[in-house]
Amino acid sequence: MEIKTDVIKVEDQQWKEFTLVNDNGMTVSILDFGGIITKVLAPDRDGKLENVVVGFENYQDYLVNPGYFGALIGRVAGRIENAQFEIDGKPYTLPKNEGEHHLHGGNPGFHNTIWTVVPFENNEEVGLTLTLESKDLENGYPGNLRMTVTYTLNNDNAFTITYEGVSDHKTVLTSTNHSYFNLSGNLKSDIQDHQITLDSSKFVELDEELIPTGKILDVNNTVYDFRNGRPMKDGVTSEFKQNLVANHGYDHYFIFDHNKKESAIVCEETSGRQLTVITDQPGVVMYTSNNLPEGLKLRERDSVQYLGLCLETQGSPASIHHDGFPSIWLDKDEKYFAKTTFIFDTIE
Ligand code: FUC
Repeated sequence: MEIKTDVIKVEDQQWKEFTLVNDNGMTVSILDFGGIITKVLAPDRDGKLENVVVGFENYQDYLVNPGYFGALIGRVAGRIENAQFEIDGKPYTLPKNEGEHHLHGGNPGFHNTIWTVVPFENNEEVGLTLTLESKDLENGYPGNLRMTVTYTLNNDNAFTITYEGVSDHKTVLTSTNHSYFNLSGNLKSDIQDHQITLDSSKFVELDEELIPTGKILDVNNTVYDFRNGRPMKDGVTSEFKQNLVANHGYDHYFIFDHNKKESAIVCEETSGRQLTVITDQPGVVMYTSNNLPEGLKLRERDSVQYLGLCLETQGSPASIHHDGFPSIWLDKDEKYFAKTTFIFDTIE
């Protein structure tokens, strides 16, 4: 195992890109800017290493990055309705960066801040520790927050992200990583034929602005029932209102049953690649690139709709305004901890 380091010059900034390499040759490349995962080389059923995430050809495009490719997201991943909340009767107002609402932590957020990165290696894994201090009322969020994110890669082709945070004031926090997976290898095809299994019997209903209505729906008899596996394209062709509000696909929070060890399994038949997700988080936003802008210059090709699958394991921002949703409240001095492992292997 080893860690390689490259210096990347982008306009007046100097970034570092770290590449974690395991004994199988699997690699994960990560920038200190936004903690962005730029490239993941994983083997197909014949052992051929190819890239399985969406990333830009030119690093400078990460400065804008409208789709948040590969980035850490925070303080709150997802949408905060009307960009406001109250703590003990005191109102807090956040920047409105999507209509009337607040999306993915605001700007600058975790996704476009340069993190302090320390590489490490032990007998089991290679990894990076990323830290960031977010000041009280930065983007309107209360509390000085200290965040630590750890990325590790081991020889079982397991890539783990651990998130830790502590704030000196009661606040809201739910971070995630916004990688777009595509197991075909080097973006050969879109993800409509990816077969997805989710350990989830409930999902969160959205309104036309993708804001949770406050209702939790049962997946029974809908194309949201991924318990026994289903191709992503079922959501593209469906006339079900929830798929239509998401622009013909999925952009929904699924609540895990946590009946199984594996919360999500994604398979791509042609390459034989399989991605297994194991997490301690209460749910996942599954976003299928329904609104991915076309024509972005990516490493292997130009972007098209449905090119990547985001599995954003996290709590639900709807918990700020509604009871009964997986909470993102964090008390003063309480330790925030979240862990998600992505395992890359193959099927026959
Ligand atoms: C996901 C979605 C959003 C948005 C963003 C880039 O998290 O929930 O709708 O398009 O990614």
